[in-house]
Amino acid sequence: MYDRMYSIRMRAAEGGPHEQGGLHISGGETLVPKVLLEETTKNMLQKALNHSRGDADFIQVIVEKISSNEVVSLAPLSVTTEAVKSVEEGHHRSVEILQSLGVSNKAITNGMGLLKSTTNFRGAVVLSASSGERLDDRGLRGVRATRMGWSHEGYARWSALYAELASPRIAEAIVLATKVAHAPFMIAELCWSDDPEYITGYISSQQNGYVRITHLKEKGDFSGGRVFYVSDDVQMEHFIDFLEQTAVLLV
Ligand code: PML
Repeated sequence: MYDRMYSIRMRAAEGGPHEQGGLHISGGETLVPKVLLEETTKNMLQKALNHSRGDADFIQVIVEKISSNEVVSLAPLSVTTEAVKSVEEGHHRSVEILQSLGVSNKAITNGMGLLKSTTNFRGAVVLSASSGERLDDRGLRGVRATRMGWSHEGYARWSALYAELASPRIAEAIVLATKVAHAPFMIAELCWSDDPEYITGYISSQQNGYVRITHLKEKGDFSGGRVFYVSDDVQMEHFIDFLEQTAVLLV
């Protein structure tokens, strides 16, 4: 049914490529049928060129064909939104949710500390949910979930159900969070955007779904990124291979 799907991924930086010290501006991932390839690639380019983090001078777009029998279908995580009045309240609520998912206080402090102080991560940082130690060796590149997107029908159904949330930013975040939540050894993801104009973040897990928290940083703040909390028995190669290689379509 999903033949001729293509993975499109984009990364953009200012001041040269990321690996030569450029500031990360924007990234994007999607999985589309051939008929939407051109339009979606154009939209991705627009996203890179019109971003509040800066004026990208390095943009890379990679297009890859995926064969239909490699695609895993998943239902999107359920979404809830917790309206909070301040960053303090938002962080307090994040701590409670992460604790309820079994993430240790040390790991919570390390994860939140990382996101508060980081302005230039392209991918996620992988932390042990018990010790809080960083487990990936990817430096500023981090670990990036790739090869994922919405099916046409899946997006139509979801956007009808959550009409008030159906922005490209949230739709993309749901894809990523759903794929990541289904990775082996995964416990919870903590994210807030590095976009200085966007202050809502989320904590996602298979257990609780996608829980949005409306205030996790102040406007104008370039900090943000993603933390993936994993269990102690994690096999990093297996975990990263799922995130980077397994094609996932939300249905
Ligand atoms: C990002 O844009 O970098 C991440 C999106 C975070 C939250 C999206 C939402 O649910 O409002």
